[in-house]
Amino acid sequence: MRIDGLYFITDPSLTKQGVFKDTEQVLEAGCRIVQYREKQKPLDEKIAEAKELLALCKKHNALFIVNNDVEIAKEVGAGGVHLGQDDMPIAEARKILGNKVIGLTAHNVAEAVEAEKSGAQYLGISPIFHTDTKKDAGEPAGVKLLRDVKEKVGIPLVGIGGINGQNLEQVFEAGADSVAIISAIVCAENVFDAAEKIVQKIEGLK
Ligand code: TZP
Repeated sequence: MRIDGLYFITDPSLTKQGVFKDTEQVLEAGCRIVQYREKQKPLDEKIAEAKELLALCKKHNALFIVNNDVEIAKEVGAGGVHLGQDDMPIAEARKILGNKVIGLTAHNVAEAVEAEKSGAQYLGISPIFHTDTKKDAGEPAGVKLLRDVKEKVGIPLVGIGGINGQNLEQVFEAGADSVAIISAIVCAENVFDAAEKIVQKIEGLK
């Protein structure tokens, strides 16, 4: 499964129509990677939601990734997991998930190099621009960080943080293979239209 194009992340607090509708519309618009990001709900609800989203992704041949939680990813049979620097180490996650996709967030070149060595299959490079969506995202690194990481690692890079239809071109130009987006899609007037415009814009860059 290739990590490229639009990488959509669900958000239960910003969504206007619910994470299922958002995901369905984003998939219909052509997105092929979806991450389930849910930090509040009890475990059984998270598992139920993840199962439902996985089924939607399967219908569209899309990769379904669970944020942070290896056990949920394993339980529902997700395509992979996305880990932060403080989550389970990759080696441990690998033992549980076998050959499923494991991605890791990196905030600098050292973390990126280390993540590739540990067996991460892609990197979330974060945050590229200012974002209000993740309060503890830290200072924007700018697209320079993507350029610097690209020089040192070979696995796919996913830019994240404040990315939208207006600024995504510079993110790809700097070396990203994919862009992870929340607010520019789920806060849009029309989620399908916003996602479709972004998918088409990315297609146009190839
Ligand atoms: N991790 C780093 S920035 C971020 C996450 C989950 C939020 C991205 O959301 P937005 O709205 O696309 O800036």
